[in-house]
Amino acid sequence: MDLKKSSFLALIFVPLMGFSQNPIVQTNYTADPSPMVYNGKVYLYTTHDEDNSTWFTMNDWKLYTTEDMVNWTDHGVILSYKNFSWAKMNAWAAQCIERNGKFYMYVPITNKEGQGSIAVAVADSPYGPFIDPLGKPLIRNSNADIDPTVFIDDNGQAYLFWGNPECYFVRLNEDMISFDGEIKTIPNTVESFGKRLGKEDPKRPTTYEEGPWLYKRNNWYYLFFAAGPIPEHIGYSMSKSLTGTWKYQGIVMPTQGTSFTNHPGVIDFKGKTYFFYHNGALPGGGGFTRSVSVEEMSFQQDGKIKELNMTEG
Ligand code: FUB
Repeated sequence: MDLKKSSFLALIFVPLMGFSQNPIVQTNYTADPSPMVYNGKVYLYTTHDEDNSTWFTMNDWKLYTTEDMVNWTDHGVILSYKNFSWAKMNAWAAQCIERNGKFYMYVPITNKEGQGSIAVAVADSPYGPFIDPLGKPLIRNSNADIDPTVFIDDNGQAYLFWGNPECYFVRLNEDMISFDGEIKTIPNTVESFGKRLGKEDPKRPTTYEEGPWLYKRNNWYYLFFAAGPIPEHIGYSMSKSLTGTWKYQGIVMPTQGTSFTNHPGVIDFKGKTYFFYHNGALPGGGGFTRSVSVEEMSFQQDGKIKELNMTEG
């Protein structure tokens, strides 16, 4: 397909519904949406599947912005694994957050020894340039260390959650480039994450798979996550405290489309809540050539979420 031509159309196309055309990005294959609201704008950081990939061939992170959820601007690549001197490959699912005028991008990357790890890069602007302040990973060196999500609570305490096949978390210090105390694990129980259906796997007793995302609304914390068995769906748990106890609530988006992974990103923007995800909806799309899309999310009175389906166009 002529991706360039079709993306040009997407970037100038204003749908009658007053809402983004899905997939949002039609110029590249993008995945693992990580939206950030800052100064009246949505900054959508994504990963980037290389064309014709037959595995997760991902070298850099991209940025798209909008002020109206309709018209998007492509800012291109804003960070690559090559910006980390110790990294070998795998620019996987990331998240950016602002604190005191600085922007912190948490990224999983594989180091030169072939081990997974989580790094942080810092910038003075949401567009970068992002610099590696540590010269080494922030978190461990293990292949379980992927998919970081960061959250600053109302009292200023920041947390990093991440992991596959379990969900780990740690308190970040105010400098956002170091952490405080021990890395903990959310109990991988049916109460926290729901019972996994399908073939039994002692390593994966619950639906939790990867891709956590934190969100707060009406004094409830929400933990969205990519859920198994594969092909993934999106599930969620709720808690009155970020450190738990988390209680599984059900499915946000059932398995759909041609990507065997999915990945949540949720924000409030101009009075609405938006749920970002990925699928294989572009021509040539699939599990390693994915596309970021968005749906409006709504809540019941008790805070539970109305199930969402993928849309196109
Ligand atoms: O994009 C690479 C990996 O696939 C991510 O880290 C997972 O969340 C899944 O989307």
